[in-house]
Amino acid sequence: MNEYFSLSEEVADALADRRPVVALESSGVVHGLSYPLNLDTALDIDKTIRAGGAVPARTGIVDGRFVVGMSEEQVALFATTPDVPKVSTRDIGPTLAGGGHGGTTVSAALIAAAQVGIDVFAVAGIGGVHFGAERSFDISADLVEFTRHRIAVVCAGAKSLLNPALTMEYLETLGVPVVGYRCDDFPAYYSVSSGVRNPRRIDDLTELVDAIRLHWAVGNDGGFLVTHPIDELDALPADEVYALVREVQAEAEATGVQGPAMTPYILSRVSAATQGRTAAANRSVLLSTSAVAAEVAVALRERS
Ligand code: PSU
Ligand code: MN
Repeated sequence: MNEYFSLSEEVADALADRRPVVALESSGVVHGLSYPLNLDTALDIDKTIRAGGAVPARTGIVDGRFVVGMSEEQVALFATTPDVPKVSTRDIGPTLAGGGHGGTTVSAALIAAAQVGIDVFAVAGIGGVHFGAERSFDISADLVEFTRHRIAVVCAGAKSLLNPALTMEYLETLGVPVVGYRCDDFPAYYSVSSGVRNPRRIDDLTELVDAIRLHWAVGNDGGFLVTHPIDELDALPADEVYALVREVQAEAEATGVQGPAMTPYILSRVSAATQGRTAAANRSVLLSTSAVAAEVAVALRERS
């Protein structure tokens, strides 16, 4: 086990016994929902994963230690400290050396998960190719990280502020499989469909984990994306969300917002503009992706 990671007892025991574990990010706790909904939701995600028979392992940098399996106190600290910085792949070393805190993005969380031997990860929406990327070059490090680790990533597609067609193209270029679990369309986080189709759909859980296992068994080192949409009852219409994202992004560009600040900025503005409807959707999709991730983690252990 890598000495630079500090594992909770629960996660360490589960990994030692080869029981199913689901890794999680923590930048969503800091920059996603507002307090106390962010804390409640994080704790409910953990409950959902446990109820599904797996152990939750939230990752984050706390006082210069890379933690896998954050305690309730640590999650509460992140949920009430909005200036905990967002940490992507490139930020890990400097954040550890500086001794501070860091909320992991998907990219940073995958590194921690891979180093300690976790092979399933849950997140509501991955990072991807931003609208206007042909000018801004803004493509999330999440996508690159998917090529580096044997981790199944369960998500409801890409965040709504991303261009779903370009994100799908980029995933194809990188050789990352995308399979819809019981859904045809690549979801769009708050919305059931992004308007883009998943290249494959699989309805049977055993077949799904076999697809994941076999992708790795033949020598692929990269990740595997499993998509599952938000519950229809909690979803927002995709047209409405995309129109709002266009407006907010234009405003962000005009005021000079760029780089890592873009994702949290757009998500919080969209949330404000929909009077909390996105907050409810966000919570719903966080819980549904966590439930599917637990199922996948359990089935993957049974088959391997
Ligand atoms: N949720 C938020 N804000 C964020 C993120 C999630 O409310 O910043 C993180 C996710 O962890 C995702 C990352 O991995 O944003 C993508 O950011 P970027 O587009 O800068 O790569
Ligand atoms: Mn970016």
